[in-house]
Amino acid sequence: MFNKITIVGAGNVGSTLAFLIVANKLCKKIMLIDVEGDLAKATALDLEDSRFSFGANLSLEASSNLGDVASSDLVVITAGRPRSPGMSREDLVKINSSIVQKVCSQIKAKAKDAIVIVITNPLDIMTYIALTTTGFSRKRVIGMGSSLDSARFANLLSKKLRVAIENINPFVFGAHGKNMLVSSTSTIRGLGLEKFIKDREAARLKSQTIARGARIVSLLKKGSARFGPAASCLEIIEAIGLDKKKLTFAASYLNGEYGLKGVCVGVPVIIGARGIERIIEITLSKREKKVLTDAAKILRKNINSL
Ligand code: 2OP
Repeated sequence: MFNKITIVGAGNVGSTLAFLIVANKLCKKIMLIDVEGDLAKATALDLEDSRFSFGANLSLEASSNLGDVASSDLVVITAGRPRSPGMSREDLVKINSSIVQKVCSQIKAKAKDAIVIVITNPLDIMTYIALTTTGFSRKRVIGMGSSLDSARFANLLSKKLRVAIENINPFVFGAHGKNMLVSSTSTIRGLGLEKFIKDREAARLKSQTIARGARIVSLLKKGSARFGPAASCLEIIEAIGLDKKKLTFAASYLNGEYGLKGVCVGVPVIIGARGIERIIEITLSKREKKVLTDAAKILRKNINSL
């Protein structure tokens, strides 16, 4: 059980995540911070009204002051501009990096033992900014992107194959963007995908997975996905809070794993009470290795341009 979870950014993802945390009673206090103080306040009041139905004895506070991250065990950063139709996640790099930097300076000063989960896009780059700004161990800076991409592939496979969603073991990682790696390691309860689906059809589902976020953005016209991102973040929070040692996917700083260094990108990880407790290296095909290496090159180029 966490004492204090702070969510910075009370927009679509932040408020949906807070609701899930209340429903699952994962902490004693939720602090919602948003530069629009009234938005945070209104959301906190509304969430308080759901406590009775869930029997959730936790408190909710709202603030427009980033300093109120103080003493958090966990800080989730969702603050930043979302994509508009036609925009790539990378188009947000300049504006959102300055926001993430401001938040992380406060975390460094006032919540120095916190675990940080980054949701703000472009996810992999913002995770790198959070890591370098806080100076925290890489275990404690986690980017939520690949768990969502994996969940999206699992959903599409489950629908197409008419197989229970819990039987799908998706392996989707790499960049949270066009250079996503939908790995052939994905299985249906340990059985290879080729037993269930033709290559051509699998390739179609892979492309749909990569385009899923943009498809939602273009249909919404304003804002981006909320339920999928919030649920995938909850999965990570539960793995930390319950020390699950769960194999999932998240952006982590790599220090030689997969032959890459100095970049944050999605990889299979074990998540427990201390955050990213292990990075799992799986064998990649030559083509997959190239996708991951190319993704890292582009990410590094973007980081250097800041
Ligand atoms: C998505 O893929 C918002 O990046 C997020 O929907």
